[in-house]
Amino acid sequence: MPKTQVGIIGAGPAGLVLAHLLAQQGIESVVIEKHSRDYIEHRVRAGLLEHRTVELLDRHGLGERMLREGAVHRGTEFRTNGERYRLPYSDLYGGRRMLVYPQQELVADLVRLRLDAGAPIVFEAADVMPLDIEGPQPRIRYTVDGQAEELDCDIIAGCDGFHGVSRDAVPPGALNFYDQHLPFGWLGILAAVGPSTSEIIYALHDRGFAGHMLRTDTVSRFYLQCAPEDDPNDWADDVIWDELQRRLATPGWTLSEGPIIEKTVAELRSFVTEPMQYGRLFLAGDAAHIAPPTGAKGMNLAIADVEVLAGALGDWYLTGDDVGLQSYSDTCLRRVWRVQEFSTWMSWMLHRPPDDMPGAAFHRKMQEARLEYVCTSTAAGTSFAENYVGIEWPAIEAGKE
Ligand code: RFL
Repeated sequence: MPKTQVGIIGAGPAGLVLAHLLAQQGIESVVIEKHSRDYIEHRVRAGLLEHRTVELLDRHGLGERMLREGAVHRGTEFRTNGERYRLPYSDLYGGRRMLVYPQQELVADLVRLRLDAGAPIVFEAADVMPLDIEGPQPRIRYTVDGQAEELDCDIIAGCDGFHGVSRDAVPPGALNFYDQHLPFGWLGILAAVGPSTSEIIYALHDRGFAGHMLRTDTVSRFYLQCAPEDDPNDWADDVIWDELQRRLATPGWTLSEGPIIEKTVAELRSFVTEPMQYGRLFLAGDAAHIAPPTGAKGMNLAIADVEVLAGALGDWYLTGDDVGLQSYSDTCLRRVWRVQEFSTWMSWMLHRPPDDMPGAAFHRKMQEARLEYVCTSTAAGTSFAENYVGIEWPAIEAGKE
């Protein structure tokens, strides 16, 4: 039976970055992905990379195109009912910047670098299943081209996203799940039009949240608060542009419109698995947790998890020390819960509560006060900046506080 050291399920940012970080320590892995290479290289999702994510990718030689083509961001704009305020997060948090670089481009870079190095990725694997995760010799079973395969591993990394199979391979009752649904949805729009702004805009409006995110010179991302159960097809293109024009409006600024090429509805949801490990199975990224997209944290958190896991596996393979593996979950969960708190807080600051929510009118006044505080107080702005840009806690993450 074929054998590897670490079997990685899923070729998203978590699985691919893990594979590279392991290879650089001389640790072998096989990445097993359900979809085709073409599919994962064109799946549009995240786009905002934290300072520490950019540094990590660069430090490991994975960010050459990202640094060349990504756009550096140093501030963001809040709007509320026509007024605008720029929050200079870079100035407030030691010069750290963010980078806009589409997730699918990063995935394409990571795939190319791995295949160029002659390392394996199995695409279009069906019926993937982690087995024997409690014992010392776990296996991954899968089917490719109708042929059943099994891969023996020392360790399995479940990096297969929120809807993957790894989390469900753990016996019932062994993991705790924390789940929260916010009463808002996001209508996500991809439009074939250049951006009307040089920095991301978050707008709190009486009609609900609107966001203008950036992707490339010719494609822009917009979000509109909607009901979580809305069908994107019920939103006509002219209604979408009308809502964006109203919610983002501010004197002296115009929003350019263009053909809408994608419409999706996402719920604003938090989900955390504790612990993120069971036996020889380690969960990372969306397989272990998701956060409301407001803080743009998911991809960054996925990469932060595998940085911890790769370090722990390095110690284990090179010196036999399993302290890092034992504490993998606790180490990651500190950042995960910080991100959950920030993303939930930011979501409640920027989305209009449903009219039938008890205390909705009071809550609206509170969120205006909260936004004004963030925009006008250096202390509040700095707290926002360190969470948004990605809090750096070297001592805590090394377990040395
Ligand atoms: P992924 O990217 O979901 O990758 C998992 C991979 O596993 C594969 N897979 C399987 N493979 C084998 N067998 C199976 N049974 C499998 N089941 C699934 C999948 O095909 C896939 O290739 O998880 P990962 O690596 O943990 O990365 C997480 C990020 O993708 C996610 O958190 C972000 O996209 C979230 N997110 C954002 N994060 C940010 O950091 N910044 C942002 O600006 C941002 N914007 C967003 C977002 C997510 C969004 N949606 C659609 C969920 C905007 C949106 C709209």
